[in-house]
Amino acid sequence: MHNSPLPLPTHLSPGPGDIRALPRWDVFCQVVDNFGDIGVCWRLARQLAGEFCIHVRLWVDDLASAARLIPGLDLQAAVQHQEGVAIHRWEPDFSDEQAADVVIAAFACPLPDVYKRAMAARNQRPVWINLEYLSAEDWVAGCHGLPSPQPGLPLVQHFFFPGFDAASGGLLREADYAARQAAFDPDAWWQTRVGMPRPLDALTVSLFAYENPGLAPLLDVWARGARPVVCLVPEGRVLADLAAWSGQPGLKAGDGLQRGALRLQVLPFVPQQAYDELLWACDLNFVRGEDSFVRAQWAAKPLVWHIYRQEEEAHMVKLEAFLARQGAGLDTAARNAQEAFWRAWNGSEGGMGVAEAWPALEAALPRLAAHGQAWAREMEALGDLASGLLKFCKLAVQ
Ligand code: TRH
Repeated sequence: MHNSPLPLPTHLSPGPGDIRALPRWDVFCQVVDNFGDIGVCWRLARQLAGEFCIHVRLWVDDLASAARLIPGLDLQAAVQHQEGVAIHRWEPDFSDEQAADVVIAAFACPLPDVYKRAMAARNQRPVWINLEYLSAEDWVAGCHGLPSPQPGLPLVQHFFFPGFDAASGGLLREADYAARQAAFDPDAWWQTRVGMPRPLDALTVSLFAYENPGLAPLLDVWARGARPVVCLVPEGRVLADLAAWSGQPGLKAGDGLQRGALRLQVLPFVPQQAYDELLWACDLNFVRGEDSFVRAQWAAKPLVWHIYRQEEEAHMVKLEAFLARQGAGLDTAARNAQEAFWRAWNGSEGGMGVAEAWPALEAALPRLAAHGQAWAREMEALGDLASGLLKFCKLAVQ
């Protein structure tokens, strides 16, 4: 399979550095927790195979997590093909010695020793990429693309950082994203996915978050508010908080409840492709981690980010870096409103609480919506991460 001739996609130039010189890619994904690791890897692998005709093997050490995002995955299969990607179960006794032309270690996951030896034994050394976490911090620009020679091995690893400016690797975005978004029919979606007409008079919200002490006060504010709020909650970790607040244990997909002006509706966790639709269908999106955070930016709606917690509050630095960067083009009131609410949602000490910060955020939503569109256009103009990665690998091949 790996040696079959590849048709060259028209958007890739032939000649020196031709991507046909790098036809086989391996992506290694270690699932640390939740869905972000596999979410990013699957999205990238799917795009590399679908848009660039690359033979991608995606090595995953936790197929059960992957199965939540990839419909029809067989948990027992050692190898299976989905959307042009060969998904391999990454076992502790890894023994594959067919090192690929490009090797991506997602989020610095350690590669199996036997595989590293196979990489070193190749005449043309593989391009070894460490695909890093997303951050808006300024130091990213100085580290993106840096080589890291590997002690004891004739191999060089390269750091590839996603990011929000031209000095970084950009963000994952599929070539057909705009067309899919334009074809989206929100009325049909609300009817089929939520089982109700699209509520035109209500503020519609999607809620994807970790456990959060700010949730109960926020739900109280929405329930007491003058404006109806319809909040759609995909099944997941936040449901326990929701159950505690509502006094209704065991909430599951399909359940709904009304408290004052607030209607809560629990939705199933959907395959990754379908998650975009939830974001397009709502006025305000609460997202978390990394991949959903990026998708909410492409959806170009106001968003609230529940950042993944790190030791010594390192995540708060990342939160502030993004707020400063993305908020730069906002008027002061909208910017302050966004900052105060995001800090409160992430449990920042010394600031406002979530309930206190909500009215200003609500008032700023129209401005945040317009700004979200401008921000998405700005990010799109940088070029997408997969295309940038291809260019980088063509130059880095030894
Ligand atoms: O799940 P996350 O919190 O993931 C992570 C991990 O914790 C990881 O270790 C950490 O490093 C990282 O965050 C920062 O959030 P994330 O990144 O948004 O991933 C969720 C994925 O789940 C994303 O690809 C979207 C997808 N998804 C669906 O496919 N269907 C759904 O219904 C929903 C709600 C999400």
